[in-house]
Parts: sequence; C-alpha cells; structure tokens
Amino acid sequence: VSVKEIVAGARLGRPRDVARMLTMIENEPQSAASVRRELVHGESQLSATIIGITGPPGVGKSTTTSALIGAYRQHGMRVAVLAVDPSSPFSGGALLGDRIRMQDHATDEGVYIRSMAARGHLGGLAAAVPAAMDALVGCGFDRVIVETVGVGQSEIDIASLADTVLVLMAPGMGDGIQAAKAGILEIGDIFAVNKADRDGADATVRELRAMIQLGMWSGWTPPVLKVSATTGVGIDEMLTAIDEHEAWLDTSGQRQVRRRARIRTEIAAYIHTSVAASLQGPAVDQVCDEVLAGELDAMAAASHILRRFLEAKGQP
Ligand SMILES: Nc1nc2c(ncn2[C@@H]2O[C@H](COP(=O)(O)OP(=O)(O)OP(=O)(O)O)[C@@H](O)[C@H]2O)c(=O)[nH]1
Ligand SMILES: [Mg+2]
Repeated sequence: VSVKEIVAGARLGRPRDVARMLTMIENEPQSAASVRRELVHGESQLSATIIGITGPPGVGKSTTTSALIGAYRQHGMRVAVLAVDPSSPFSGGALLGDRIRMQDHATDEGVYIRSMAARGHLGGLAAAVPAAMDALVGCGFDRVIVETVGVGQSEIDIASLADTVLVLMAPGMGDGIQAAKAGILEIGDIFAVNKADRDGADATVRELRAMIQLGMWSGWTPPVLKVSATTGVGIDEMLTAIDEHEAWLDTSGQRQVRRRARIRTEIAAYIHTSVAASLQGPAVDQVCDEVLAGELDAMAAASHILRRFLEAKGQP
C-alpha cells in the first residue's frame, strides 16, 4: 500500500489507515517526511486544535479527556486522542486504564485513540509525538487531545507541544506547590481543579489563582476553572476557555510560534539522537581523556566531535 493511499484513507477517517500513518511516523524520519508531504500537498490545509492535558497521577486526565470527547462529539467534531507514556517502553499499565476509561467512545467512528510509549525509535517520542500531532491535524480531525501520564520533565515537554495546554489539579493534594516545583505552572494555558465535587476545591482554586498572579504572562492570563469530569460539571466552561485560548492564539500570532516550536522539538530530537549515537567509541574516549588531562576544554571537545560527526555523514 502506498503512502498516498494510506493518507487518503486516514483523511476519510479509516482507523486502520490512521494507525498505519502513525506507525510510519513512529518508525522512521523518512516515512514521517513522506506522510507530511502527502498531507501538505494533498487537499486544503486544515487546522485543528491540539489540546495537551497534563497533571499529577490520578487527577482525572483520562476522565476529562473522555468528557471532552463526549462534548466535541455532540458538536459533530472528529476527535483523535494520543495517550503518551514517556517513562514506559510498553503501552500497558496506566495507558490500559486510560483505554478502559475512554471505552464509551471505543466504537464511535468519529473517535480515534492511540497509545504511544517510548520504544527507542530514532528520535524517540520527542520526535514522534509532534509529527503525529501534525499528521492528525492534517488528516482532518477537528480536535487532537494529547494526554500524558504523570508530570515528569518529559511529560511536561510533550504536553507543552500542544496549542492549548490544560493543567489539571485536584483539591487537597497540595498540588499547587508541587506543580510550581515541577515547572508545570509555566506551561498551563488553562488550569482546572477537577474533582470539584469533593471538599476543598475552592481553596485549591484560590491557591492557583494566587500563584498565577505571580507569574509572567504576556497577553493571556490562564483562567482557573472548577470541574468535575465524572459528572460533567464545568466541561462546557472548559470548552469555552479552550475556544477563547484558540482565538487568542490566532490574533496574537502565537499559533505559528507553537507550530514552529513543534517542528523545532522534532528536529532537536533527531539531532540529539543522531549525535548522541556518535558519542561512543575509543576516539571519543580519547577526547574525554584529553579533557580530563586539561589539554582540551569540554566546549572545544564538543566542536571536535560534532565536526567529526558531520564529516562521517559526508557533510563537512
Ligand atoms: N470524585 C471524582 N472522581 C473523579 C473525577 N474525575 C476522575 N475521578 C476519578 O479519579 C480516578 C482517576 O481518574 P483518571 O481519569 O484515570 O485519572 P488520570 O489523571 O488519567 O490518571 P493517570 O493517567 O493514572 O495519571 C478515577 O477513579 C476516576 O473515576 C471527578 O471529577 N470527581
Ligand atoms: Mg490517565
């Protein structure tokens, strides 16, 4: 089957072709490039909203994702979900739980759900996720939701590739402070205190608002919402906040900034993995010894190794 046929099938929303398209993207940069070419040169360029959802374990990310899927489906939109686990080489465990929580939508042909885990392909998830995001937008999904597991640095990096980043908190977890430490506050475009059906939600909202006031925001001040993903309370307000942020992205020019950042992340991941692969071997050991002996500084050693890397690639 040709890339053209796969992309054409993905455009029609055929799950098997969407899956094939994403597998091509995951497997190698060349395939990712031909998918992108096919999408760009095919029909009109479509633009969708990419929503990143992050937050501490168990805060309700998957339940919120499921609620958003339901709401967008009511508006007749097609939705794709990427559930990303950067810390695990297997798409089992937590992601399996996610799938169960999203099961309501499993038979809906307007919904496509895919798990992505670190599997050691060239560039890894850092390259595959932004490419997959753009491909899902390109083949006509109206909303692409990216849920990460947990809030480690790689999860934050992945969530921040989205157009609109939703940070979830829950009452009484002392989340605000933790979040500030984890660097999660800086990436949030919208904050939501989930499980608002429980006590203490108002206090968490106040705490978050206070922290946001201390932050440096230019042009967009993140709203803090109160939601309950299981009952659906606050989900309409979440949709409105997402739409408002999307409108701001377009008027402020930030949409293009974020698109560029996605590509930059993808490129950086390839640079990192290809150069890192050349950081092995006796020649490199020798350079390290020279740095140890004070004959070479580390910066000069880096230039030296990079030069050799490019020469080996035939691009002096
Ligand atoms: N009371 C209450 N419980 C909720 C709410 N939203 C989610 N939960 C429950 O919280 C638990 C965890 O929900 P998930 O949606 O799996 O949370 P998650 O953030 O995706 O979890 P991980 O992916 O494992 O980090 C489940 O038992 C949900 O039913 C809510 O609004 N109120
Ligand atoms: Mg989850």
